[in-house]
Amino acid sequence: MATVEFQIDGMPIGSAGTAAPYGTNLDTSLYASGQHVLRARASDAAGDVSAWSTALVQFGGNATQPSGFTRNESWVTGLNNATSFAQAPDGRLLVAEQGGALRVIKNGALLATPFATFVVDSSGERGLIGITLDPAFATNGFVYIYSTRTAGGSHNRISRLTANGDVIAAGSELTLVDLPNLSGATNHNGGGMHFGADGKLYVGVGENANPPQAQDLTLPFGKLLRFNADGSIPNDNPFFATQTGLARAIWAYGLRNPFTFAVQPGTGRIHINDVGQSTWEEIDLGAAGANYGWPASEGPDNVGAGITGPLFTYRHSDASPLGSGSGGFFKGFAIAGGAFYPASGAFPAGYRDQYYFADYISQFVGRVDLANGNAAYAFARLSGSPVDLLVGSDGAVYVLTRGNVTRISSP
Ligand SMILES: [Ca+2]
Repeated sequence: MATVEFQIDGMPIGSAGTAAPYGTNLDTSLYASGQHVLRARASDAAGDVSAWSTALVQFGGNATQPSGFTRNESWVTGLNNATSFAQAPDGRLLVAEQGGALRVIKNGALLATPFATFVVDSSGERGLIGITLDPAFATNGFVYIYSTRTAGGSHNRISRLTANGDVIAAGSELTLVDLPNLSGATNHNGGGMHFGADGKLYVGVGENANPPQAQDLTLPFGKLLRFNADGSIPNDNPFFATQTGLARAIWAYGLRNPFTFAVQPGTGRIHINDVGQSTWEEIDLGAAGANYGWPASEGPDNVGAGITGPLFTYRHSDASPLGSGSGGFFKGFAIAGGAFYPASGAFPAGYRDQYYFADYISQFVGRVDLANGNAAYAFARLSGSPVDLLVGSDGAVYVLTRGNVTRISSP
């Protein structure tokens, strides 16, 4: 053996050791508290290189973000039960508040006048709970929202608005899709919305607290739906030929409450965050026609024939022994918010081209290293409860909590 290389979270630690005992030093205070991954590999004089040997570790302390990063939890304050946000190409953020107001953040300031205010049913988890912008927003001004409306019985609606500057063009709301009426259960509404790389509108819909509905291919509940931008249903959807009506919009199923998901710019890769019930939170790799297993399967449990298991999953309780099994040292209760950091951007190498996700209850941001076997690393801790997350056009990560927007930047 001639040298040993060491890594933390996929990045080199110091220079390769060239003499026994091949140790290295690491200042753990430079990293957010929580899980990290150490790797080592050896080379011999002939240049043969071993495979990486990997160890999951947990750093204590109270570092809330990595050294060299700035976490500004009061970047914007004063939001009222925020649920979801989206960024326009000009940098403005549109923020949905559960009670029905759509707010605008412009140049880092929350505008007093809402973009629009809707009369919604905001009981439980209902309300104005989803927003996305048209890929051609800069020219057409189209804004898509997901909200619970009461006419004819409470149900979730996908509608399109047109912007006129910082407010809605009067009278421009156009209903695209009315989902079926909800039961008395006010939870598990979903609400995530994004355009795919294929130009289609993807919408996450929860199972309305009725788990068997997630497997029922005649119903849109517990699904990821796929629409044309005008709300019509593409005829290349996986169940278009075998279903009728709204069920033709089903793109993937077996989901419990996918209230956030993300589309990777360029590739169109989709990660679906599905909130678990008793044991696991999960990130699923989107695929047309896939069944993610709920309710028979949660996280890595009971992934039987025909079920697509999660890409990454973490527990609601400490593993025994601590750090063992799927998820390692990660622990949380409601995955909430995900975004792909692009391969280029303001973040340093080792923090790019990864998938960032947050947990509403445990108030952390983690990242999944797509190039290193989907290993997961702690990134930040928050004092608010995250509901959504995006990578801004300035290369910062923005985390929406119920009342604030936290900006995490480098430096
Ligand atoms: Ca699952």
